[in-house]
Amino acid sequence: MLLLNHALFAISVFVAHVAAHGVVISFTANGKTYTGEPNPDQPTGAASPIRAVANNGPVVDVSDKNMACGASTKVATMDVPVDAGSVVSVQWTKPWPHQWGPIITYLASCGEPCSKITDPTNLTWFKIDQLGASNTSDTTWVQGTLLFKSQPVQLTIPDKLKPGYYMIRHEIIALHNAMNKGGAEFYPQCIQIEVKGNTGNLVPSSGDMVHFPGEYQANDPGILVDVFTPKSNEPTYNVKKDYQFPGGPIPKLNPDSGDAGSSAAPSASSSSISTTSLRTTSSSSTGVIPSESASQVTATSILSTSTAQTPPTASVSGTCHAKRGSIKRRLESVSHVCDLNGFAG
Ligand SMILES: [Cu+2]
Repeated sequence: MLLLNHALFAISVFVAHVAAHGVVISFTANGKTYTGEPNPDQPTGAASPIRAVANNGPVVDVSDKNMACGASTKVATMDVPVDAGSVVSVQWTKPWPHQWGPIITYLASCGEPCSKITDPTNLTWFKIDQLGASNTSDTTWVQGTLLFKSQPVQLTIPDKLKPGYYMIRHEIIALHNAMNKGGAEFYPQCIQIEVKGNTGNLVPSSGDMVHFPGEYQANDPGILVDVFTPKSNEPTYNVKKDYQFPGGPIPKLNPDSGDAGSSAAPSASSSSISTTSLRTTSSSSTGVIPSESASQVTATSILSTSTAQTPPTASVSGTCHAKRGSIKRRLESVSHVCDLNGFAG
């Protein structure tokens, strides 16, 4: 009997791990909650602003077109109203099964209802939010303290943003295997909104716009990273101090200067970009900003053309990392089961 119990436990660990991962199950904005497709295997086709994905697994190749909005993402039918400056919330599968890694959110202007955008890889995005360390400790992640406990992620839509249709690209990166190249798990998912209340004329600079795929590289310091090994002189990995978010800093928005005049804004924003070393824009993403979006942003393209970026070397090596990783993975699988059992009562 004991043996049988062990066998069943082993099977349940396996099943839980396969069934783990997750999707955005609901989105709340302006006091309304919209449901997505909580079970990609059995889509209901219900009206939603949340773009459904084909499965709940991660994207692992940073050059995969699914980096834009998730696995074989489908156009959603609704473009839902959201006030600029308001807090929206995103609920992932309960409980979210992973505990290490950031949660990053971008916006892109669709130029028309986002429900008309069939290929999100053409969109140009700007970052509006990034969450790393939890509020309670510099060594734990929001992903582990909030999502792992079935809580939603709360985000603020930029105050005084220029009105219009925007796609939200909301992304969890799970880093439990990220000590090996290609081990980071990306869970991007997109939500279609119309920013129409409390708006202003703020827009990102063209130099702050990024593409997916394109913006992330497999060896970015926030993607190829061992989050279980402390940096020197620290007892544990310090998320707040040690983690470098991929995709650059959150850019400052500036008044839309239109086509002419108003020279103040662009230079101010360019200085805030060029001084940061976090920016890892690659040659593949420094190319052309589609004219559609270029006309909406404030002049002065300052896309970095630097090709001299040195990839981090030496941060990952050998067997001790792999071993550590597999131990962690096993622990994580077990904790899935504990949690799932807990939720099943
Ligand atoms: Cu997973």
